Amino acid sequence: MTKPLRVLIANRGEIALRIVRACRLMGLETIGVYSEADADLAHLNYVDTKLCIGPASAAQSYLKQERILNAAKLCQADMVHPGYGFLSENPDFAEAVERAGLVFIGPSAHVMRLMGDKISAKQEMIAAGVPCLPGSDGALPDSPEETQRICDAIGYPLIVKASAGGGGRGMRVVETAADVIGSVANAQQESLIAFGKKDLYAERFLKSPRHIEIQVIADQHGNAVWLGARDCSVQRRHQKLIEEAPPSGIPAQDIAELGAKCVQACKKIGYIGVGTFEFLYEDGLFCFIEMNTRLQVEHPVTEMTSGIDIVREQIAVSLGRPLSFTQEDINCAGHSIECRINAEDPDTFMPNPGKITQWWPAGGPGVRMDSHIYESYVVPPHYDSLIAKLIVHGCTREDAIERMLAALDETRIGGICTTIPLQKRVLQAEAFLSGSVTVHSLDKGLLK
Ligand code: MV4
Repeated sequence: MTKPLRVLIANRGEIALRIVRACRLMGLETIGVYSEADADLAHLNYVDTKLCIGPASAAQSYLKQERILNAAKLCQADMVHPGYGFLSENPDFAEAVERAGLVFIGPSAHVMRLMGDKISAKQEMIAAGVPCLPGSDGALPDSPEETQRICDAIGYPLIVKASAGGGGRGMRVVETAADVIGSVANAQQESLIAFGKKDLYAERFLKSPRHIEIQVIADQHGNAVWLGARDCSVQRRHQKLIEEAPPSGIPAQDIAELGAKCVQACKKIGYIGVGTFEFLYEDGLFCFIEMNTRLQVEHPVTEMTSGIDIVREQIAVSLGRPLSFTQEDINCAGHSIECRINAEDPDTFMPNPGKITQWWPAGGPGVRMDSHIYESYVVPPHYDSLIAKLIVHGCTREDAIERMLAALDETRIGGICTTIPLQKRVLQAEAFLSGSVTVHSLDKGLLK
């Protein structure tokens, strides 16, 4: 009998519970770390060992590398799962975990750095044959005259983005040639303050794109596969509200060609683990914007369509196991939708933490609720307001929408406001039903 391996879960909430579920399935032991505000988290009932790592503030707990590494040592962890958010895309943390002799459940620090820098990520994608928007070749130069020339060559409108940014932070749209110098100077200043790095790049601006992403997974033996695409266009201020797989109205052949290019890119950059390639889609063309090197919130819609347990496979490849399937084995079927249920006012999006007085999760065929909440649980004010993910699967998009509406209706959450009323409206909006949602539809009020 060999001792089971122990996974430290450096996260909280629904994703910590999701990771515990995968670990138990795999016969792995778990260590739960939590802040002083989180002693009552549901997953802590199922871990083998738990340890408080600091005060409520994430900066003093979930984001404190030394505290997590100390906990790992104290509890004899073999592996660290970072979940999403917090330290999940911090290459210095990945490196520190490996230096401590533990396995970081994620890609190498080197690849995280390469993709974390948006300029080098885009250059790698161009080299790998992944479609990108025309733009500056690397960072904009210091010379204003040269910058003006480069931008004039790209054409207007264009967008300048901070190389250290991402997820919508540090971007500026430039409408005309006359605005280049001022906008670039402001964006550089902002980037320097926000990220400590002023590098910017410029590319053509797409006015009404959809957000489409490709899920990939790669093992340590040179195997990489794509698991389908997701449409995450229903967003408000870069916060996704509804995701679905597959994207509606895009030819499966086009998505398959893109998926194959993402796999090619994984092999080229030496990617290992789960990852997501983000694209803008407009007028039938995909343009790479960013790569996420973590497990994503919306991974369940891909699990529902592909039938693959993405978290289990993610841990398996980190253990050095080969993928248990090939590209030919993957047969995506049906349609899946996820609603991110946030403890927020559905109209103002103001966080709305507090005590849950009633909790009835929806159920039935094709319905999945990933949530850590329970009756009497108090949603703390210190963290992200995601309290549940409701995921449905149906034969067709229409089926899935119907199931989601019924499941949202069945779900009862008392004591706090949630985004459910808004999601019900969006799912019945003409623009959503017809599949014509762009990343701006919700902010423009077109989904009522
Ligand atoms: C863009 C764009 C239009 N053209 N890039 C925002 C998040 C970041 N990942 C990239 N973003 C955008 N990049 C070009 N060349 C529009 C957006 C954008 C957006 C993208 C995806 C989802 C929501 C968005 C909301 C506003 C703008």
